[in-house]
Amino acid sequence: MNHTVCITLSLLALSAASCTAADTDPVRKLRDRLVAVQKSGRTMFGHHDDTAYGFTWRNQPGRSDVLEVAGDYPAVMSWDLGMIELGDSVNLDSVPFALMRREIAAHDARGGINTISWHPRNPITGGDSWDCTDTLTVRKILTDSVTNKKFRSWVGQVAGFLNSLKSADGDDVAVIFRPWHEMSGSWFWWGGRNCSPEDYKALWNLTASELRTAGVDNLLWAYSPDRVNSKEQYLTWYPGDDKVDIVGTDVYHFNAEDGIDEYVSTVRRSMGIVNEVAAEHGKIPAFSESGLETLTVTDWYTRVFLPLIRETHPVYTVVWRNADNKPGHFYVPYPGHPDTQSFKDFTADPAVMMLSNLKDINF
Ligand code: BMA
Repeated sequence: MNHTVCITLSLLALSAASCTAADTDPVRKLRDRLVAVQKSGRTMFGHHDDTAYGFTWRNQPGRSDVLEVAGDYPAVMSWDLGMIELGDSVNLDSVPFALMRREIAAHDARGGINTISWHPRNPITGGDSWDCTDTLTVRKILTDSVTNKKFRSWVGQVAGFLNSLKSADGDDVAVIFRPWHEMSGSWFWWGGRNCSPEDYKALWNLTASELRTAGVDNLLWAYSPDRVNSKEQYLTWYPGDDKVDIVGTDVYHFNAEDGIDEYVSTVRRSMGIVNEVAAEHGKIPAFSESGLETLTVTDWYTRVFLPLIRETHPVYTVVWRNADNKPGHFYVPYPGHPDTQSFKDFTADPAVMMLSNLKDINF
């Protein structure tokens, strides 16, 4: 073999190797898919706990209110790890972690994308995420050795779950991880008045370093404040470009018809800021949570939500859960609901991507 041929072959081998590495790294692949959707200008639709339960059912693998109404699974499924920190076998909404693990792998295998949030208990009071009676909770996690140890063991439980996400072939399943959300509001012990921005960032960093130490490497990280008024406010708790992949916002519609104007202007403002931050920091923009509980506005999906999605084109959006045991706590019309047509039209709109639309994207 002459020298030139040898060099050419080595270069080919090298580029094949780096190609293979790029193609098989699940996190890189997930990022590439999100960027491809971003380039398309379309928005993936997502639903929390989609296949875990619906308005009238629970524990029927593969079943989905979205599928039954719209004929397709959502492109994105959202899950929550709250209670895993205590070693419980079911989460705060009674979803068995074993089922969650299976459903995440199943959605990944069918080409869907998964995002995971975490509503942990309060490590000081023993209350839930909404227990803000001790406004020094984060401070104590950072400074008190007993609380710090306890908290690190909690993150260890999260790590155990994230490390257990595997495909049928044993490959890592990459997911979006969205911890410490809605910190611009003061309803969680890690948010707003309950925690300084410096302590918030330290909490984020501690979580990231503990997960890394535990070998977790299958995550894209999502930062998602609730509604904000300015870019400065949005970035108040931002842990840094090296710690975040996706920037989002959680904005819900309250107060039925009377709340439409407020919802529309708040989404425009908050998503406008998200899109600006995403462009300036090279991040992926998302509308990380939204919805109208009980769907008290007729045609909400086509009349209110769709125009906002078309205008602000987040890469994905997630509406919250269809609870089977909390009356009126649903965000997607279930089979038999009087307003299913609006949801069907929304999911069929070219701006919106359901699971089967993901094949239109050239990854
Ligand atoms: C909230 C409600 C609660 C639930 C929590 C975590 O918005 O849906 O009922 O426990 O999210 O999913």
